[in-house]
Amino acid sequence: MPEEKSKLSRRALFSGTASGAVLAGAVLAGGKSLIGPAAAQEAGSVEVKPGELDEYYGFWSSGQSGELRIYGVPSMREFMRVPVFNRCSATGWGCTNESLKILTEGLLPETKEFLAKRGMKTYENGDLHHPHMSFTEGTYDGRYLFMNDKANTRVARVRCDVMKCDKIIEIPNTSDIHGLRPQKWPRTGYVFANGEHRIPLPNDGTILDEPEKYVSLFTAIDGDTMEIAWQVIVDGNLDNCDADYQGKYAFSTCYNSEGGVTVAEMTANEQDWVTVFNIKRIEEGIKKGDYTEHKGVKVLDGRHGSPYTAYIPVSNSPHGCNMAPDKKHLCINGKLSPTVTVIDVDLLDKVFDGAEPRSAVVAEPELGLGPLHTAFDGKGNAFTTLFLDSQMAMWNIDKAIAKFKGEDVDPIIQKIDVHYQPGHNHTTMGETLEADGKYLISLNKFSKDRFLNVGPLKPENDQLIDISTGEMKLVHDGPSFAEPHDCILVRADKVTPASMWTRDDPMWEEARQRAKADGVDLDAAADVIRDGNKVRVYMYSMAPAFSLEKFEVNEGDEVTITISNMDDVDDLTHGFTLGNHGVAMEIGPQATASVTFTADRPGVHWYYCQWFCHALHMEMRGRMLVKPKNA
Ligand code: K7E
Ligand code: CUA
Repeated sequence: MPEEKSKLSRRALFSGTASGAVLAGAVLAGGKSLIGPAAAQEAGSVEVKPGELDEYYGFWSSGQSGELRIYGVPSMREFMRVPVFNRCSATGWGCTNESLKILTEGLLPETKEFLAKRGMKTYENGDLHHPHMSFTEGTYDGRYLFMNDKANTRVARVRCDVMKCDKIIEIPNTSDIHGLRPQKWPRTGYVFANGEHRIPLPNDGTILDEPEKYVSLFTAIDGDTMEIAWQVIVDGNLDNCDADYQGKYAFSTCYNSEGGVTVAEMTANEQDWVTVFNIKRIEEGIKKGDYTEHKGVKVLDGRHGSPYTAYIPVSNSPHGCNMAPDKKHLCINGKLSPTVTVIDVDLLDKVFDGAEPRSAVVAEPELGLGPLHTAFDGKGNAFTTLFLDSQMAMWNIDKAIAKFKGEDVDPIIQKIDVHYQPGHNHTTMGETLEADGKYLISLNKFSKDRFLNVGPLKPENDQLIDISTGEMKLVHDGPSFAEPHDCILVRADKVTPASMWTRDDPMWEEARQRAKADGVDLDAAADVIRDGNKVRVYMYSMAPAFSLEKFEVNEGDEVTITISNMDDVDDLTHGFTLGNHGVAMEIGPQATASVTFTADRPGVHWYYCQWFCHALHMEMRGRMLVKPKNA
């Protein structure tokens, strides 16, 4: 954009008039502007008409809600919620055998034991911060989405063909996975995951007040097998991470170089650092056997002085870690410092050969208070959220570098108010080589007065900003429930989910084996197999009926109900809810789902389809008779 215009808008902003207009102009409902053309021009507007499709998929985290959400951008319509670390009432995630397998098989043995003592099979909460898609050659490939659970130290994978979670693993030896990014080049490859909170290794209860014995671990997971490839012990803790476009380095911010355990201790130093991981050297170290094994994982020592890492000092408590699509510039967001530190990744080879670590820093623009995360338009510009200022700053990377060299230039192009206190931001395709600079999302932690008051707990505010013209125009406010931390915006053609399951999907392999052993054809089942006090009930559903309208079991039987949805009609999902048993599940078209429970309530219990599927949906039901023990 022309320099003059940017100066004008900045001056206008500081005088308060432009921000006022932005506020007034942001009165939108359902993506449709309700304001006059003059104000609309100032604020910008975007409309996706009824029946029109969005240009982008938005994959949203949900923080402490524990699920993944799918949005349309620019309409900001929420399409789907994909349960991952949470328990889902609608789909039966956490209730069905298929989901419980995924939720339990990747847990450590001691976690299973710990949960069993509490009468639990798995954790029922999670804290999902960072969803990222798998890459091939620097751009999204539509295979998988990976995401972290900060609450219970797990990493999950969602299959993009059906948009369901198919793997969850617990990460050993470290605590609270926060930053998560896939390898961008040549492909994913590794999924990098940061252990945030430092703990003793091993964490066996013998150490509390010797924090010098606490460590954080950086974990590389094989994205294809979801097995842990290696871990690296670091100094300090690990916050956010990213990877380069050469396949050579991964990076993490560290906000606690002090190794402290209290706020005062953690913020004592003037500087913390960025930890750079040398992937090739780490792989060679593994080959040479330069590791110790902890809980079956190869763990390298990457603390100061090791060949595997470099520590680049930056201002106290950095947070976001964002690799620019120019393949060259890594942006480290200051949080407590008003700066973003720009590292030229082409200079990192020299750092690993002994050059002074700060020699890789090529810019450090001062942007405002509380820089948390940076996004890119693919045209040389960056957008940084300013948490404390409640603003989005747009700045030019080359100008920031020129200024660092001493030239008298202002890298800041424009600032706009966002509402309020933004955390992550993201641009369309912005973390890939195909960054297209069309839209920017600001995920704001507070909405305050932006929506009708719903009580003390208020929604967050996800704001859409049009950046296609080279300046930022706020175009939509979107309330969201607790609490999107991060999102990615993926061009719609990158993702091609199926409309129907295929009957041989691996998701219900165990049900298939069970049916085979029982001599039952899943596709045409109406069978009750008794095996001691185990009863296996097989049926299929076809609108508007289940193939079994009743079955009988005895009090105390362990009952497994397996249902296949034989409708092959787009969007025709059935459900199975068993009254007064806490049992419900989704059965998608051409899917099989199963659930196991103990029948200890004598009586007639209706089961019904809970997914509205047919004019006779209410009639789609049947009875389970539980015969009392002493009858
Ligand atoms: Cu900044 Cu968990 Cu990505 Cu939240 S983190 S904002
Ligand atoms: Cu089947 Cu409702």
